[in-house]
Amino acid sequence: MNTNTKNEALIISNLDEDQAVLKKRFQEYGYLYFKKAINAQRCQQQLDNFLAVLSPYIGYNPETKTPVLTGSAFGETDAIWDECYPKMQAQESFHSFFHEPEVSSLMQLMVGEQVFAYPMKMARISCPNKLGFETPPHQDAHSHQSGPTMCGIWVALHDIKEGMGRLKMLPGSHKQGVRKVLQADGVGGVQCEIFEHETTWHVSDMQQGDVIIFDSCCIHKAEPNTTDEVCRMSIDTRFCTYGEPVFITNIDPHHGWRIEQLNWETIYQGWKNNDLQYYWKDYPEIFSVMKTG
Ligand SMILES: O=C(O)CCC(=O)C(=O)O
Repeated sequence: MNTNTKNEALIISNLDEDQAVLKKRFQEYGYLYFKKAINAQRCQQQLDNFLAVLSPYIGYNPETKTPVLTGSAFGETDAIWDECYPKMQAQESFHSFFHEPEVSSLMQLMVGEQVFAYPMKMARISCPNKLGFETPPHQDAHSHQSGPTMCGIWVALHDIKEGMGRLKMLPGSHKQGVRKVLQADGVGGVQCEIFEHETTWHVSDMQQGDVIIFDSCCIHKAEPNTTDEVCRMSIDTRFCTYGEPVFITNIDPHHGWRIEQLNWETIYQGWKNNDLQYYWKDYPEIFSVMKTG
């Protein structure tokens, strides 16, 4: 892998741009970046909801308006994560976030009117002092066994500056299909091949409510969190054109495969509404035999 890399700013897209222009940009770079596309108050509400169940491990600094580590650093699969994550996953406000009109209309831009939001919703916490465990470079097409229209949507729950574990994209990397992977530390556990000429990454400081939408083959990774105390928090999921085949693991809760009490029955226990519960049960194309290659 080439270690001689450089960063350029994420290319900013605007919601009032012509859809054909957005699509062309998406085809060229593999992602679209929208500033403040989601209401900041809605993001703050979700952040507050998460923080309520992350105490005493993560608190909030009202001056910097960032989550801060108040206990030991942890990553996905560590004991603190396993204790807190089911409580985060149980929040109705977290799951409904991705079904609200602001998010749905962003998704529709890329896959058309009929959107299917994957049931698996992800929350990310990048703690300081966990160097080497940040999200490695990968393609979601591999981890989600996706079809051609699957895209990712990633939302910043607070302002994320350099050093806090920003998400970075490898522009144009979606054009050569799904790549070979090797085992790696960090979220997802694999990293994909990066070609010698791919040396320029796109990354920017982000504001609360900023969104990146990316092609399932667009390589992305997280920068290390080198701060003393800030925990970077974001949420993401996948979506596709309604009716496209969806691999069966995507209808389970994130980490449900390894945390026993993390299943839909438990998640739904405290919900006020049931319209989003098992909303995929009549989805026509859920497949369970892995594609090879
Ligand atoms: O936020 C992160 O660190 C990982 C996000 C990611 O890989 C994704 O949304 O696919």
